[in-house]
Amino acid sequence: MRIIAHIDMDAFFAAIEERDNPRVRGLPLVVGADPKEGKGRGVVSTANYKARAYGIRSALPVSTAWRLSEEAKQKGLPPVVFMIGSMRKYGEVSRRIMAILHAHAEHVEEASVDEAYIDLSFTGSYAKAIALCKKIKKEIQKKERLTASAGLGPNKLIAKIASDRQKPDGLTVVREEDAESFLEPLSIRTIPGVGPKTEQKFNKLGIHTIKEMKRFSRDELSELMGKWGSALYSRLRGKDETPLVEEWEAKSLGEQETFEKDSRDASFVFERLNALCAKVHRRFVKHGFKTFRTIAITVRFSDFTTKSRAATLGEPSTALPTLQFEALKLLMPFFDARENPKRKAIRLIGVRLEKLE
Ligand code: TTP
Ligand code: MG
Repeated sequence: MRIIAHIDMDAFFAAIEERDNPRVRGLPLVVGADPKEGKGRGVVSTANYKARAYGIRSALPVSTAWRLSEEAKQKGLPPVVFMIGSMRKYGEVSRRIMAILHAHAEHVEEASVDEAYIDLSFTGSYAKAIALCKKIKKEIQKKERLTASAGLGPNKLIAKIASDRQKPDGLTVVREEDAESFLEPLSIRTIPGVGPKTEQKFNKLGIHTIKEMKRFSRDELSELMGKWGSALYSRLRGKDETPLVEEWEAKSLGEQETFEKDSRDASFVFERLNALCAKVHRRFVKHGFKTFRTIAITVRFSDFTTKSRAATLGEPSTALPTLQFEALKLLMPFFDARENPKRKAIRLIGVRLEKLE
């Protein structure tokens, strides 16, 4: 029997800020772009539930959020506290929560910064899966002082929709035999993949709920929706076979470059090496890694023989100049007898960072 859990943190960024800033606890709170007294041009990342009561939502222009806050103030309600937030902090909290999940199950799909699917089939029964879910929620609460909502079901589709039914701090269980009746009264928008355009299109045909959408045959849906129509037909009936997508975090990052022409020109190759280092370093930063410790280079000669050399630093480093310097030290011997006695021309070089944190 397949049992999938979907865990989604409640008002994630806002909950972290409430936790860390006692002064704003209990007040309506928005994390997002600077509102600049209503002139801000960015959007809301998230709002806590108090701010949602004012009609504020993720992706709303922050200027609109500001206006809604002003309107609330006029009515004597507390104004919204706006915070810019720190993606770095949220990323760290996310990683710690994911680590909790991984400690309880072998198969976990980290679906976004604050949500994951967990394959709980190994527990063998809904009773045991429910108990484990409760344990995981408690552990998140204890270790991070944050609440999560969970959904349990026979597949990812049902688990995901279920986790959203009783927010915050909810646990919603939908067994396979109940999946269809669970879905029927819900809006068609609840089905992941049904966006505002599809919703409008069907609303115009008088279709609002999943039950109503089930009137269409598989062929009719395919005609209306193209390729996705057939999958949609199954989903409306609570069927979804998609597997968890478990991506192991990259433990190394690398880039390589094949030259237009094989080269013995040291200054040209060194210049390309510097550029490759910069490229790898950009990805290193973008992926949110903090430090690297091992630098490896690869050299392929014109005859396709390939050599790799690596250096491990005494201390983890973050700096591009360190990377460039170490990579250069590794590459230099390929321009003399030490690594290249026959003076072969170089066809390709690569740079790789390992021991990433
Ligand atoms: P969500 O899980 O969609 O929202 P949430 O956790 O804030 O609230 P809920 O209780 O309804 O789950 O998104 C997780 C985080 O991702 C959210 O806290 C902020 C960020 N986010 C954005 O930055 N922009 C967006 O448009 C959305 C939807 C989320
Ligand atoms: Mg969430």
